[in-house]
Amino acid sequence: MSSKGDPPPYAPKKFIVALFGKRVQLKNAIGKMILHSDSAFNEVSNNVVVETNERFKVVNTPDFFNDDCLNLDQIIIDFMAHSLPGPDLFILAIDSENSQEEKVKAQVIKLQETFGENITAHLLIMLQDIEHYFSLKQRFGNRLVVAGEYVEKVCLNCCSDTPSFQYDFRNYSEDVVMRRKATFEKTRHAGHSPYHHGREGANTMIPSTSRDSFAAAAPEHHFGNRAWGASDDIFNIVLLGLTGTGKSASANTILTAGNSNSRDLFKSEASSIPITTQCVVKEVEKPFGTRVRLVDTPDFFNNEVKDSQAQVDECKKYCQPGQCAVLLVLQAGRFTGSEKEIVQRLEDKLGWKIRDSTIVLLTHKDDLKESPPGFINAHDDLRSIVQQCGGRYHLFNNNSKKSKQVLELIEKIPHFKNIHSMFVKNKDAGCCVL
Ligand SMILES: Nc1nc2c(ncn2[C@@H]2O[C@H](COP(=O)(O)OP(=O)(O)OP(=O)(O)O)[C@@H](O)[C@H]2O)c(=O)[nH]1
Ligand SMILES: [Mg+2]
Repeated sequence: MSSKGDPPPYAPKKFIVALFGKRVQLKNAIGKMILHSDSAFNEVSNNVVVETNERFKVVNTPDFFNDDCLNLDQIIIDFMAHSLPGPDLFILAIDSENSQEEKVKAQVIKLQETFGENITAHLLIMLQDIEHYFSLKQRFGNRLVVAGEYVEKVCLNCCSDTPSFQYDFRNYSEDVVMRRKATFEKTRHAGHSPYHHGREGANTMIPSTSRDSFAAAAPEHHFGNRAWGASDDIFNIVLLGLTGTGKSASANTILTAGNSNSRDLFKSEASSIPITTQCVVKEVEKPFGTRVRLVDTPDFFNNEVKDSQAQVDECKKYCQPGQCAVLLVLQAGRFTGSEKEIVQRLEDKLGWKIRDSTIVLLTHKDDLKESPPGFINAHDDLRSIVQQCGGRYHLFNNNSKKSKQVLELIEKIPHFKNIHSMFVKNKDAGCCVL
């Protein structure tokens, strides 16, 4: 028998996502992203808050990891009542101040103790930023993701991949939880909710730029490093290198491959001073068969680039592990040795091992007298850079209009073949690999 508030019988299953964590602003921001709604989760509440859209019901909890939490049992019972028969996904939101391994572990254990160990198969640990990602990755493997605009997609994949978690009522009586559920239903149908400030049943699906919902919920700019990476099927290709090596010209070669009419090009000129002084992003689809962002950058090590740290920060938004390919641009005929430590220096700036996602792109192929392997082998420093990047290199003649050189480059891009399966379902873990 269906009551007034139930969805119609043909409606697809609404996935239940539970949000835990210490910092309410972070949980609210993640909730907004999942629901794709700037108007959801705008309050700082000490109670369980529920908001929904057509796809998800998000049950947001106050911090119950805190030993001072007075009404812990009531919060847990309310949470269970709102998420019966059990959430499809538990997200543990980890803010920057609580991202030490021991602290994360303690929170996971508390969740396991409260709801049972089976929770692990339904758990995603979502970091506010990338800073502790690699140290925690070893411990938590593919349970670990960094919050970003792709959160909704990740949730969808995780939820559809695994059967819902079911409460075993080991610690809390099923009877009590069911009675609480009945109370919520009564008050909801009566048009008010005494205990939670959410708008269960309201359709909060509004078109919005959900990127901004992070910023809106975090005026302290805690999300400066958030990834603008693989949203749906957008992949980032980031061009890095020293001044005048041909970064912008190479970006134009990619941009115009298969689209020779493109007039909106990156600025590229012969010059002894930097031409590109800020990160510039353009979207392209044609040669890739999927949407790709090309990110042209200035030379981070050139003193004439003003406030290069701000440009590094901007670049980091697009340059995140697993969500981008890096083209390290070097001018083939002008390898001076100042590039010698470039891979390590860029990694120091960007904060992760870009070498695993990097192809060395040698420009000025038209000037080369020798064959490429011979040329690379003849230059120890260059050979070393190529080796650091897993032996991946490619040559461009940016004066050539032939798109073949671009198609051959695409073939070499690490992860590129996986772009469409960026959020691959990991059958063993029953969750997502990012
Ligand atoms: N002949 C030849 N010229 C090239 C090639 N690639 C780039 N150039 C030229 O090299 C000059 C510098 O290229 P840019 O793409 O502006 O270099 P950049 O790395 O973006 O430089 P900044 O923006 O200053 O950091 C331009 O005059 C390009 O036309 C190439 O493959 N062959
Ligand atoms: Mg440039």
